[in-house]
Amino acid sequence: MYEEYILKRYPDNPIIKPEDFPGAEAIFNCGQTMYQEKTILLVSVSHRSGHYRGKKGATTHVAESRDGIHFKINSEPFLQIPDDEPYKSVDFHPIDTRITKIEDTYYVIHPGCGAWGTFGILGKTNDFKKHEYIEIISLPDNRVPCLFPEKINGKYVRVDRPYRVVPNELHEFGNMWISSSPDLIHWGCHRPLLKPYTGWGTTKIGPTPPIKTNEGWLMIIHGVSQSASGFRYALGAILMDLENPVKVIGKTQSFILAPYEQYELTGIVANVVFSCGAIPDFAKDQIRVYYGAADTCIGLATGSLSELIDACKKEL
Ligand code: BMA
Repeated sequence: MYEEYILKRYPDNPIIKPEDFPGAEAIFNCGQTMYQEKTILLVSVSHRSGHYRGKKGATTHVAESRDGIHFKINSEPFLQIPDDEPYKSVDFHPIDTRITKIEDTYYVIHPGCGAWGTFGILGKTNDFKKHEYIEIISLPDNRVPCLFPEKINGKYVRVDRPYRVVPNELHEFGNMWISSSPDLIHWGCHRPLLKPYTGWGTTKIGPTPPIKTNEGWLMIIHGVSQSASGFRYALGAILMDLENPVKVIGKTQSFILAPYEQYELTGIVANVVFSCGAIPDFAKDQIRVYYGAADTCIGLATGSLSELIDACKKEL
């Protein structure tokens, strides 16, 4: 059945496994980008001991590769949690990193969590060695805003998935919104973008950093549906108007990847394929998606960019 998916799995998946990092129980849901012709993943590692060199909880590490398949993971955590305000008062949850390159700077957003709720924290790097925190940029519960890679009509733009913990007949559970900012810190002009619209994402849908194409802004999304076995996470894609991205001009009705292989069906959280982004290669007409499988390991799936855009436009 999976031959029909737009994204095809790399045959030797998973490409990064817990065994690749001493002491890890899981390596998953990575931010992804290109830097100096290398593929960079920001991998989230959760440790068997529950801590890593004195750091509690998960740590985030730079993994780099020349061929996009074999990665070297830096054992030094990339995100160093600052000891001053406003960060001192909140708990960190450095997983699910979303990376957006704007001019020469790579912006990294990840969630904070804990008693104060779950919210987005913005930071930046120019070299994937030094990272600097900038500001908390969303209220709870809104964990990982995704930035567009350039200003649109003079403003920075982002997509959010604010989260309603208790849905009812009047309020959906997980819709996406869009907003703009003059400086990446102060955000406003919030507008609704898209509600859950299809069977594989009836419960909630969530964004990744949009990719500019000639046909519109392409965004890989995740969709969550529920069954007697709990949540199931699949991937789809939408297309937004280049000038006015609040206008959704296409979306895949079908998922483009869903849990099917054993490493996606079983693991720390069963039935999950989850992505924090995608890497386009326009010359090769290819999109690469590094995705977390069952919150345990990382798989790679690739597909044709033009086929994906077409599927959005034709609502396949
Ligand atoms: C989401 C994120 C993902 C994870 C998924 C399933 O809320 O936290 O990192 O893959 O849940 O656990």
